[in-house]
Amino acid sequence: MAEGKPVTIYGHVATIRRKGKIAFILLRTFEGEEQVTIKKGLVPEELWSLVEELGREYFIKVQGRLVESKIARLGREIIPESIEVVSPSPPPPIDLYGKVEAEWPTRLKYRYLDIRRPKVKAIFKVRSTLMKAAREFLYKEGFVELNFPIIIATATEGGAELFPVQYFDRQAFLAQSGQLYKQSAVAAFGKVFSIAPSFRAEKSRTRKHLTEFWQIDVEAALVEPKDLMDLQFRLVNYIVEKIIEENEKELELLGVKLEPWQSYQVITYEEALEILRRKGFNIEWGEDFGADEERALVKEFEEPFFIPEFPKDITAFYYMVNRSNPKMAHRIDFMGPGEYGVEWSSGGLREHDPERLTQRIMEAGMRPESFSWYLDMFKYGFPPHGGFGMGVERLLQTLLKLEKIHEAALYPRTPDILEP
Ligand code: AMO
Repeated sequence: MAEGKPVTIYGHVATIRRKGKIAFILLRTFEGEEQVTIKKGLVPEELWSLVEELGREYFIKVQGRLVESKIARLGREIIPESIEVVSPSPPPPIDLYGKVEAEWPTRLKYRYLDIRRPKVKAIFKVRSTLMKAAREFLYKEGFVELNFPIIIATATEGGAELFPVQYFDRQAFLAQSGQLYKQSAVAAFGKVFSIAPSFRAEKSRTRKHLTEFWQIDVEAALVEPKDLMDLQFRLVNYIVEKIIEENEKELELLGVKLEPWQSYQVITYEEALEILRRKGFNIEWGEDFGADEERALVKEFEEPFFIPEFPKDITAFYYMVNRSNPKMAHRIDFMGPGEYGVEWSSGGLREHDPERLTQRIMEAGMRPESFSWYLDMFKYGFPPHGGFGMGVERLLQTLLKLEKIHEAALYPRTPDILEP
């Protein structure tokens, strides 16, 4: 048996099929799959009897020859010369290769096995490309990557949603975003970003909420709303192009066809209200969109779209109020379109006048003293600036058409899920 390329391959036994004197092992390697074909009589007797002992999820080492095959599904097969059990496995509690997928709670319970499934692996390979592409794009655009604290002293995105942490004899919190810190850094670096986890103690049990998620947090000096919209649109399209380039196999496995978008749309808050009212929602001027409203709205669009201003009272304190229309603030939401669309990011222009900021903090029912360093920094020649925070899992959810955001997190955290 001199034919074929000699190979040594490690992998998990995905499936074993035996047909009389021939056995096929589908081996799941770290990179993909290989078929091992064993013919009784053509391999040493002890190898044939070892095959009888193997079970699913055994981690094995196969040495043999890789030969091309017209009949094998993969177009090639491995004819083994030896097989070694590196690490055995009891029968796995979920069928990783079954035609019918296990229910989500069972998948979650055994998530460490679930993530071995090729379809689940595909999601995270795409996520890996997304992260790499986001970084690559922002570096190319001249942004400096920084890391902001995760243990913080004050709320940035609303007081009720903080996870408290015992910090020696003080109370601290897990960061809801890098908001205050990225703003501080913009005065030094001009263009900054951070990709970091964010924590929200929201009891939201929806298809788009996690209590721990990742944000691509971006901030730049001297930007106009149009710059922020263009930048985000190009960022998303860059990510899409990279995924198409690097994840052809994964997209095929997931049954997803991706294409960069030709353009984006911009609709006013009022136009969004009109669309919703036409669809039967009873929503007043001044209200924010809830999960149902958002879902109905994004379904109306085939291209990503921005809503570039919101009523001041539904924006966080750091958004700049529109000087010529003070009922509105420069909060810019970026919405992913279609059936799997969600809000991808929030951002906008920031208030850098310390007095106006103090006023906004008080209006939000918070104490300016809690923000003293933040308020002080704006006294020292602070450049006008703006930015956005884009949710990694949300973007992935739309791109990969995931029913719920939980599937975009390796180990999702929700009010009900803390383990594994
Ligand atoms: P915001 O709170 O809108 O804004 O968050 C920014 C983006 O993060 C994602 N996101 C979430 N993803 C999953 N689960 C959640 N619970 C969740 N909450 C938010 C969304 C959202 O658009 N500091 C501002 C950003 C800025 O102005 O720069 C902020 O955090 O994709």
